[in-house]
Amino acid sequence: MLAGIIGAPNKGKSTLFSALTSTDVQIADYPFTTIKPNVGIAYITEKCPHVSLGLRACNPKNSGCINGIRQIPVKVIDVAGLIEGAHEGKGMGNQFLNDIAAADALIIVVDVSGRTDPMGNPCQNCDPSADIKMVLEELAAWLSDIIKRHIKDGSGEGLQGSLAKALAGLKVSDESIEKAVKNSGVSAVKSSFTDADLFSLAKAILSESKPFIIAANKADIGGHSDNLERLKKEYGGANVVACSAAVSLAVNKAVAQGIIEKGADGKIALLKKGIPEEQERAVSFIKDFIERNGDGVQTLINKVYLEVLNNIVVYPVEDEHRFTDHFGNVLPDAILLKKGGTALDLAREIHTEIAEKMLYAIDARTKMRIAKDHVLNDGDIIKIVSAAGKA
Ligand SMILES: Nc1nc2c(ncn2[C@@H]2O[C@H](COP(=O)(O)OP(=O)(O)OP(=O)(O)O)[C@@H](O)[C@H]2O)c(=O)[nH]1
Ligand SMILES: [Mg+2]
Repeated sequence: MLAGIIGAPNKGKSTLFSALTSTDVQIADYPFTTIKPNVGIAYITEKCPHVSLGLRACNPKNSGCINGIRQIPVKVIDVAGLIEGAHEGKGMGNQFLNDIAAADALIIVVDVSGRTDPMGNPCQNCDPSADIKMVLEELAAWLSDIIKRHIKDGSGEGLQGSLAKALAGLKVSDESIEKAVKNSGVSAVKSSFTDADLFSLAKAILSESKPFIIAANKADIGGHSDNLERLKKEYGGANVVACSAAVSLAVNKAVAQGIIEKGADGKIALLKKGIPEEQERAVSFIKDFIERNGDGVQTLINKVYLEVLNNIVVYPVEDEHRFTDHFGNVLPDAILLKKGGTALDLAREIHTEIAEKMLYAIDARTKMRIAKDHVLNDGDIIKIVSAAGKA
C-alpha cells in the first residue's frame, strides 16, 4: 500500500514527507521545489499489546516499539506541486500525476493559514478549499484523458473491459470500476462517449479508488480558524486534520539532537538545560503547539492507513502462552490487514503454504480456538495452526 502526498505548490508537502519519514528532502519557500518524487517509509502508531499484557518489553522485528507505542512501517510518496492545467503539462506537467498513479490513498495538503494561493505564491487571505477543488479537477481531467486515449468506440469489450485496460497500473480494482460506472450515471452500453461522460466517469473512478484526507497544514500560523471550520464543514470534520509539518519536523530534529524528549503520552519535555535563549523560545513554541493541538502529522498518517484504507493491525505469534515467535521474540511482527480480514487472511500474509494447510487459529489473549473464517479485530494476537512443514 502507498499513500500519496499531493497538493498545490508551496503548501508543505515535502516538509510533511520529511516529518513523516525522518529523511532530508528539499524544502523551500517557493513553488516547484520538488521535481522528482520522494518515496519513503513513515510509521503508523498504536499502543503495543505488550503493555496491556503486562509484559516488560517486546522484541519487534518488522516494526518498532518506542515507550510502549508500536511503530508500523508504511509507504508514502511526495510529488511535485500541482497547478491548474497540470494535466495539459502546465507547471511540472503530468509526470507527477503518473507518479501518484500507484497510490492507494491521497493526503491533500493545503495551507490553512491562507498565506499561499493555488499557484503557491504569497497571498493574504486565500481560501484553501479552492486548492482542493483544483486538485480534484486536475486529477479527474488527467484520468479522463487516460480513459479517452484507451476507449475505442465499438471495440466490443464493453465499457467495463475498456476501462479495466485503460486503468491497468492505476490501482483501480474491477469492483471499483463497476461501482464507478454505476455511480457516474453513464450508460455502459453506449458505443461512444462525450467529454462530459468521460469526466463523470473519471470523477466516479477517483472517488472509488483514490480516497483522500485533507492535511490543513501551517496551522502554527495563527488566524486560520475560519478556514479550518470551512474545510471541516465542506469535507467532514473527520476528513480534515489540522497540522503543522514544520513543527513536527522541528520536534523530530530536537529529539534527534537530545534537546527534547517525547513521552508515551506525546507530551514534550525539555532535556537539555542551558540551551541558547532563541532555541529555548523555539522549544517552548513547539511544546505549546503540540500540547494544544496534538501531533496532527501522526494523526494524519494513522487515519490514512487505518481509517481511509480500512486496515487493522494484528500480531501473529507461534507460542500463544509466551506471545513469541519460533526464536522467543515477543510480539515480533505487526501486520496490516484489511478490516473484515479473517484468520485465514492473516495466514496468507505470513506464508502461502501455511495458509493452504491451515487447520485453525488460536486467539492468544483468550487461548480459545478460532475458525479460519473468524474475522479479526485490531490488536488481536493470533497463532495460526497449520499442517505446513509437517510430514
Ligand atoms: N509555518 C509553517 N511553514 C511551513 C509548514 N510546512 C511547510 N512550511 C514552509 O512552507 C514552504 C514550502 O514547504 P515545502 O515543504 O517545500 O512545500 P511543497 O508543498 O513541498 O512545495 P513544492 O515542492 O514546491 O510543491 C517552506 O518554506 C516550509 O518551511 C508549516 O507547517 N508551518
Ligand atoms: Mg515539495
